[in-house]
Amino acid sequence: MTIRMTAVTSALALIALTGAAAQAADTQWRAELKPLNAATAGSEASATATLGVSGDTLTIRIEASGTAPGVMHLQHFHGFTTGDGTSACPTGAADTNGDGIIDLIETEPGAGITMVPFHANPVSLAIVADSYPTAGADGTYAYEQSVSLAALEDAFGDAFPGQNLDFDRRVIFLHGVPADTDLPNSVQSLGDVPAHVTLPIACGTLDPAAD
Ligand SMILES: [Cu+2]
Repeated sequence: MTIRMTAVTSALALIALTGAAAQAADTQWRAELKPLNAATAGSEASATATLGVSGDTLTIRIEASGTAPGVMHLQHFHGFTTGDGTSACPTGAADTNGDGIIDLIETEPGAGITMVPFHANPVSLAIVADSYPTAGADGTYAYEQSVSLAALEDAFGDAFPGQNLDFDRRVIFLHGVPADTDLPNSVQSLGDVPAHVTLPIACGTLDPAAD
């Protein structure tokens, strides 16, 4: 009797798993990124980002425009490393030192920290890298990268214990203005990385998408 019950339970579990897998096959998140620091950047950067999951494959696509031509643009999702808070894109109120510029460090109270980089190897979680996309002469670029979702989840869990990817709690930032941009010394950056590299130029919240 016990054996039969187990068999029935297993069959039900299998059905449930199959259903979950079918549902996950078309899961997609989208973010519409709006400009930040446009006066400093000299152009209004915007982008559409999608994260699509099919089986174990996560495909990240970002199409950007209005970004500084010939400049490599760091791009990541940012989030909170503790708790279950939802990140928000900064408003003018984030400029706590009043220099007229929302720098990377000033985005942290509302958006959290840099988590997953969108360059040639997102699973590495290496923030400093030279394989982020570079905008063409027209200020646009298109980025596409596919990774193993399981591998990214593993790396993410190691880097941020207790956190899951939870895309719908995260925001995507684009960064980077030309090296000759006149930035005041009050503009903060990450470690030794020059401020013009990490200056946020666009942000958008990730939300579940229908298609
Ligand atoms: Cu970032």
